[in-house]
Amino acid sequence: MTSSHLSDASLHSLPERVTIPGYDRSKVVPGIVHLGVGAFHRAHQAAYVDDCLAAGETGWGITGVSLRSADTRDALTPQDGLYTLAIRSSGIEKLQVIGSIGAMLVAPEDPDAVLAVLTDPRTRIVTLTITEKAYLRAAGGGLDTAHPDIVHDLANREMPRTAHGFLAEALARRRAAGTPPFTVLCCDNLPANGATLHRLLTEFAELRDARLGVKGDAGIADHIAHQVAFPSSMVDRIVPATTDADRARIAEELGVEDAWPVMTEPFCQWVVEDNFPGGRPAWEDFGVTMVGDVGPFEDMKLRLLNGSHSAIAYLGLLSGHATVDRAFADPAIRAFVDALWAEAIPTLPKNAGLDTASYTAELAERFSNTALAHRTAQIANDGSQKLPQRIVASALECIEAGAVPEHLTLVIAAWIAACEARGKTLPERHFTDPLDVPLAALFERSLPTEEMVTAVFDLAGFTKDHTGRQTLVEFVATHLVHLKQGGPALALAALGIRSEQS
Ligand code: CS2
Repeated sequence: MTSSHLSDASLHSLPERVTIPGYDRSKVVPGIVHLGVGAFHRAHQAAYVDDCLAAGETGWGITGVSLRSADTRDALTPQDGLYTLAIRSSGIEKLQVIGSIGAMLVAPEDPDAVLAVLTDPRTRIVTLTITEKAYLRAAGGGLDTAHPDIVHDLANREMPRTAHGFLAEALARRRAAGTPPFTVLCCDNLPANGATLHRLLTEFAELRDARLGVKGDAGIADHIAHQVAFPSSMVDRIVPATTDADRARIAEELGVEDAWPVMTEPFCQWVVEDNFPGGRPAWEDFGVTMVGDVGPFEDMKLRLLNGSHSAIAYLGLLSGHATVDRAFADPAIRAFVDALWAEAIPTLPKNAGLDTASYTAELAERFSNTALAHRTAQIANDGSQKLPQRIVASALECIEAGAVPEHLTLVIAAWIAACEARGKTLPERHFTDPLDVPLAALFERSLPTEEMVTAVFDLAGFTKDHTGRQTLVEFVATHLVHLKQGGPALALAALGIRSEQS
């Protein structure tokens, strides 16, 4: 049994094999506000910033903001913001205590405090990992102006709930005070993520200006559209959810409790567009790739890593595999992923210097990491928000190029089948999706398959008016019939992939 918890005071009593922050945390001043302090942020951006602080930078401490739940703040504040990052590969675990997060705030409890740090002139960068669904995109890709939180934030500018509401209000206050804007660095898995957030936030700000009856220079939309930088970035690190067994093992290793250690893999990548008018840490010295255009890297990551992750998640769930490494060790799923990559690779930008062969070889190794136990149900969450950029975009480009997206479309069918299987062959809320309520109502109607798939496409906004849409619907419907009649084995056999049991 351990008697105390991780904190500044207990840092120096940790075993030698645990790396601790090699810098004086009391000298670090906040320079970055991060929205969405989940495990991903703590394994990724916070670890890069920790390296910068260890090398002597002092102006880039992180203030972490949770937009919804108090859980992370409740776990980390008693620990002075410290937590353990457990970097795991088969047989080896490296433990590193990260010290880059100073204060933590919970937006619904104290929106004023969040606006105060966002308007603090020392804050020069705002990073975000709020997940795809928190950008509140409508089915067509624009802002979901009917969303209750957007409606709320337009009516309550000083008490926002959404990232859009906080960013717009803070940028307006900074401008009024003569403080230069911060740079907004989106780190979510969206295509052209900086440009996408820029567009959504400008749309939000236009509605805000209209409500206030201001136009042009007098409004904030113009300022956001022209004066604020939104570099895009590609982030990559696999971060399985922490389990109670992980907590117990880490406490044993540290000799003190850590309420929320974060599990991750050795691989870590961050490619960032170099557009930071207010300054930035010297990230390039710590493994970050600073580029002019992140687009090709983003597309490669979304379509090859995330696309195959979703495939492994839904086919894995339907085949009874609880973790990625187990699903990927299933020869039929492995063969399918190879074929999926072969279909998606020709849709990636040519002449951008992408080495897809080494990239997929490395992915295969990462997916085989048995120490991670990355749950297929975790990746299965929010499919309606993820599949457009992971699968649908490549499938449409495949059709445009005269190719046949027969593997890509199976991922969409497997998503629909896995959603329908909840409460039947899969536990009721094994994973969730923002469209769960309308999807359940649709499944109740027992429509003919093609009609049902069309309705799912409408709900999720998969390709509104693309000429390839009907082709996609037909492929998905055929796969779905196979999945329902004979599970993944039959659907894969129809693609020429034999499963062990078939
Ligand atoms: C995963 C990602 O949960 C998911 O949808 O595909 O979180 C993935 O692990 C990361 O993007 C890896 O960088």
